[in-house]
Amino acid sequence: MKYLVIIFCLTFVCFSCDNNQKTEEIATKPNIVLIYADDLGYGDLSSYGMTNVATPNIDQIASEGLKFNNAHTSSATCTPSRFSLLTGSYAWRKNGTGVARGNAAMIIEPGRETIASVLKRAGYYTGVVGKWHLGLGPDGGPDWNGDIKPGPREIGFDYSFLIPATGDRVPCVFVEDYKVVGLEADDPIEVSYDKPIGDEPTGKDHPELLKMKHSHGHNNTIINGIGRIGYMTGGHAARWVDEDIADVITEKAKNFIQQRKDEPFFLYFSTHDIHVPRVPHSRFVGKSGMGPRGDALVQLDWCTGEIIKVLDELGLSDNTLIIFTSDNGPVLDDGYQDDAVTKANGHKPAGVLRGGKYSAFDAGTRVPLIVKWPGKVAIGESDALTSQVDFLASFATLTEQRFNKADAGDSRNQLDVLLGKSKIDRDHVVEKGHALSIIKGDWKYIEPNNGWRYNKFVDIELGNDTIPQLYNLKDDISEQNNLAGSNPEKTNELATLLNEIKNN
Ligand code: NG6
Ligand code: CA
Repeated sequence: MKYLVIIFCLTFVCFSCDNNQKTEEIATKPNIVLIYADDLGYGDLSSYGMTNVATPNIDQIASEGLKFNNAHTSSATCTPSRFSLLTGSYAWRKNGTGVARGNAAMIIEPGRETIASVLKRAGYYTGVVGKWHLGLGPDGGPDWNGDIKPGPREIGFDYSFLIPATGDRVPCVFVEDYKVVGLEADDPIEVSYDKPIGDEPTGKDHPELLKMKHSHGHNNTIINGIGRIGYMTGGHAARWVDEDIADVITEKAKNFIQQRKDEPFFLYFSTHDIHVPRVPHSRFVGKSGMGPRGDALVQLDWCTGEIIKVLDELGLSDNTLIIFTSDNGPVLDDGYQDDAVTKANGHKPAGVLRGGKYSAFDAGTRVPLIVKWPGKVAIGESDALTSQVDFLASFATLTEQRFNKADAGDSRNQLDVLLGKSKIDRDHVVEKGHALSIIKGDWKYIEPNNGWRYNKFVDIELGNDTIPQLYNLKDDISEQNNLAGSNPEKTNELATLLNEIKNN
């Protein structure tokens, strides 16, 4: 009996130790705020060489943190980049991860490992606010008038407030957790991407009703004076006002932080800016001298400043890891006549890089990346080769979690690189425009393919070629000299490595 009592006491003591340790651990876990800008190019921030517009709030993160010069998203468009970011797996491994329609079904399988599920296991409260573009609902798409699931909550997010797809795709409504916000029962939403529905005017038939005209595409249902991709009826009270999107999502993000200030939280704040349609709030209009694209950039900087401010006010800044980056490279005319080209005033949105959004050239996928965590992240710059696909494994390491490697097989722990303790390149990085490419050290190889070389609608070189391409990014960052012919060894080495990764 005596022994039993001792065993009982020891067990109790051990449990308490464990609990105390846990509480302590959780108290020291940093909050993680991931600000994911849309279509923001490598040259679009003043900290990355932009001279026409100042981005002081984003630059402040850079001056108090670490600015990466060789950071990559895994794709040159949105849906696949976001898939890879959240799942730690390259999107091209899975069918159906191209740019999603606004009524696409949920693309990430419920229960799949994501950054959110890892952090939730670590005791974090997890939220996503802003652009989703990863599909919602079961096969066949969501029921906009009922419970919209599966969605973020089925892959580890405790809270979500979403632009379901993009600003230019219907339905133009916000979805909070499982419901369309402000939907009235007697005005149900119907959405189609195949054929016109309802009797609301389209941009194609009624250009006179448009406040922003399309340049290509974007001529279906008109909502708030803007032609969209796709047709929509109903949900009038729920429809967003484009001019207010940044205010609405920033307020939601701030509320999330305020409400969760006493526990570790993860906020994936996915801005609409600076994607089309660029319709910033009137207080930003004309502020950049570059038309709506520049004004949207000023608005993006404001959103970022609001997040920094609320963290400061709540005394959370010292214990918050902020990551600011973009989903893909820049584009000027992406389908609306918004003066992005005529008012560029010599600005090069991709800086010295070749190509742009959609491109296998580096402007498609090399993006700004800034990381700040006072006292923990080094201050300065890093030239280390990094990829967003590694955030999952790095956050898992930070929070001492195991993760499902079968799900997140492409994610590597690069925590020390993100914190600036190491400047060693990732062994290689794979990225996708139309073609797949791989970067290893100074070298980049682009697979041969039959895609368009140039997209005249967006005025972007896509980096496609029927012959292999090899560039030395150290000597030739603008990818001008294809060395595949003169350096067959390197070409073969990278082609073989890429094939291995594909078949892995
Ligand atoms: C394109 C759209 C473009 C943009 C893009 C997705 C047309 C003509 N162009 O198809 O405007 O919406 O898809 O952008 O419709 S992304 O950043 O979400 O990937
Ligand atoms: Ca994008």
